[in-house]
Formats: sequence, structure tokens, C-alpha cells
Amino acid sequence: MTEVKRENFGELPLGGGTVEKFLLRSNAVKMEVLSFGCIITALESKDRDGKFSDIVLGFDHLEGYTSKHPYFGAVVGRVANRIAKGKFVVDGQEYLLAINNGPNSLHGGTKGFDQVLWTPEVLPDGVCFFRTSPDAEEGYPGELKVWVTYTLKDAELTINYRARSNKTTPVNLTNHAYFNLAGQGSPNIYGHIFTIEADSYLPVDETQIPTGEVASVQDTAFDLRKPVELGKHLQRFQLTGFDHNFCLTQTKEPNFCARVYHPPSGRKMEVFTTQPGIQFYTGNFLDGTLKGKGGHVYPKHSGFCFETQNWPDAVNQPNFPNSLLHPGEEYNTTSCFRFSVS
Ligand SMILES: *[C@@H]1O[C@H](CO)[C@@H](O)[C@H](O)[C@H]1NC(C)=O
Ligand SMILES: *[C@@H]1O[C@H](CO)[C@@H](O)[C@H](O)[C@H]1NC(C)=O
Ligand SMILES: CC(=O)N[C@H]1CO[C@H](CO)[C@@H](O)[C@@H]1O
Repeated sequence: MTEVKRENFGELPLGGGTVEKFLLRSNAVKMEVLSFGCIITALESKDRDGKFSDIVLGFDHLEGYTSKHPYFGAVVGRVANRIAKGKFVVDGQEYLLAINNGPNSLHGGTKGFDQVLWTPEVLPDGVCFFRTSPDAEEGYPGELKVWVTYTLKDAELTINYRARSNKTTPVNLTNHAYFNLAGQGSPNIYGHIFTIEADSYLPVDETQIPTGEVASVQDTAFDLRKPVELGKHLQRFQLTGFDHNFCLTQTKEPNFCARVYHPPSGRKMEVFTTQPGIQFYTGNFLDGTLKGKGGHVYPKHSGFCFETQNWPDAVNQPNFPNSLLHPGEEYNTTSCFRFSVS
């Protein structure tokens, strides 16, 4: 049984509306999500002694989330990740997006799905957020109706994304939660042990756009098919961190793709998805300047993201999986996060 409660979290500036917080609680997990950006503001799981800790990075107050921040806990869209030069062509027409990341468009533009109020509906085991993204919002074609549903059952969080458009548009939605299984505010994730079940990954250029090559992980730093301890692995390969898409097999039902284990607490998280990719990001751009929950700061490598998604820049790369949603079709993807201890 999951208990769902709601309360007011704050007021958006300039009469922008009231943000509500939804508290979901099962026997194993307690979490909080906002109607603003569908943001996961807290997620508590048990360690091997049964003690709960909050394992996601974030802020105590709404101002943190309305100010510039690295998408802590938010749903990003219409298209998560980068689109090269903020440009793409659909049905012979060129579309120009807001450029907000060097020469590229990142995470849906200047006011993406993470910066808007959604309409909530409480469900027996969770909450569904709905919004209509107007035609031409951030440059994207078509009016898009979007539903994001969080369901908590025992120790498993399921996130389902659905969308429909009245014009052909690229869509791919993901959640950008930053985890630290030692508890948010712990200084780094070097002792975490990562496994990603991917035979290939996408090399990127200096602006982080995939070169188009689908490269084998064999004999590279990207071979995470066997568990690696992050700190030692980065040292061994002289890497400053990961911010890469790993290629998965797309499936109808969510399929296992990644695991992370934190030996001192015993906390383990496993990820399952219907998506063809997972962006593994090790918080390389966190720099300790943001004041987070409980007064904690978040230095480089103090959290990681597992963003299940379509491949970055798919809309411009003919050999990547399709990222276009056509009128009459339904976008429908699911990712699950399973928490346990060992
Ligand atoms: C899509 O819906 C919007 C809002 O109802 C409307 O303004 C627009 O003309 C529609 N576009 C198409 C191609 O049907
Ligand atoms: C979404 O897809 C899943 C299979 O991955 C299916 O079980 C579910 O019924 C679909 N949802 C809708 C609303 O079509
Ligand atoms: C490969 C993948 O998941 N891409 C999806 C992105 O969104 C479009 C629109 O729903 C899907 O058709 C693709 O399958």
C-alpha cells in the first residue's frame, strides 16, 4: 500500500500559481514530487540497518528550483539532452529552437518542461501530472499533450511518460534526478559501484554532440558491463567523469539496464527501461556553489544521473532510433527504479 498526501509547497513569482507537493510513502520508500516541473525533491530509501536517508540532490525551497540549477529531479522535455545547433527538419520544414548550451539546444530550451506548472491528479499508488505544450513552444512543432505518472509500489518507483501531438514533432522525455546513495550532501560518489548493461555507446565531439558513430565498449573506459568502482575507474582511465549515452536494446516491457551499489550503506538501485538509451552523468559540472537541502553544497561528482532516453540528437542522425512522434501516434515509455539493500 502506498499512501499519497498533498500539501502546498509555494507560490510562483508574478502570480504564476501555487505549487503543490505530493508525498508518496510505501513500506520501503518515501518520496516527494512537485507539480512544478514534475520535480522529485526527496527520495528516501533504507540502508541495511533499516535507516532512511534522502538520496536525491535538491533544494529546501521553491526558489531553488525556479532559479538556474542543473535540472535537479526534474522532467526534461520536449527533447531531453542536446540537439545540434538547435535545428532540425521535419516534413521538409526547418525548425529553430532556443540555443541555450554553447551552440546547441539543451533539455527543451530556455523554459523547458522543468520550469512549468503541471496539473496533478492523485492516483491510488502515485500521482499523474498533465500539461499541454502549445504549438511552437520553444520552437517545437505541434500542440503536445503530455502525461507523466509516478507510481510507487513497495521498493519500486515507476515513471511512465505519455504524449500526443497534432503535428509531427521530436519527443523524448526523461527525469534528471541526481542520486547519491550515501545520502544527499555526501561529498562524492567515488565509492559507488556501477554496472551498465550496454555493448555500445555514443562518442561525442567537443560540444557533447554524438559524432554519429556507435562504438563498441569493448576494451574502453565505457565497458561497464562488469561492476566498476567509480573513483578507481576514473583514475585508471584518466577520465574527468561520464556524460555519455549508452545504447540499449529497445523493449516493450521495461528491461534491466543499470545497477549501482554503495557498499558502506548496502543501498542498491537498479534501473529498467523501455527506452533505447541511458545517459550516465557523474555530476561533472556540479561545482559546490548551490546551497542544497539542509544547507549541503554539491561539489563535482557528488551525485550521478541515470537518464533513460532516446539517443541524443536522434532527430539529426539518420542511423539513430526514430525520435519523431506523428499525429495519431502515442509516445509511451516507462522506466523503473528499484531500491534494495545487500
Ligand atoms: C493543433 O492544435 C492547436 C490548438 O488547438 C491549433 O491551434 C493548431 O492549429 C492545431 N494544428 C494542427 C495541425 O491541427
Ligand atoms: C504503454 O505501454 C505499455 C507497454 O510498455 C502498456 O502496458 C500500456 O498499456 C501502454 N499505455 C497506454 C496508455 O497505452
Ligand atoms: C527510440 C525511442 O524511444 N525513440 C522514441 C522517441 O519518441 C518517438 C515518439 O514517440 C518514438 O517513436 C521513438 O520510439
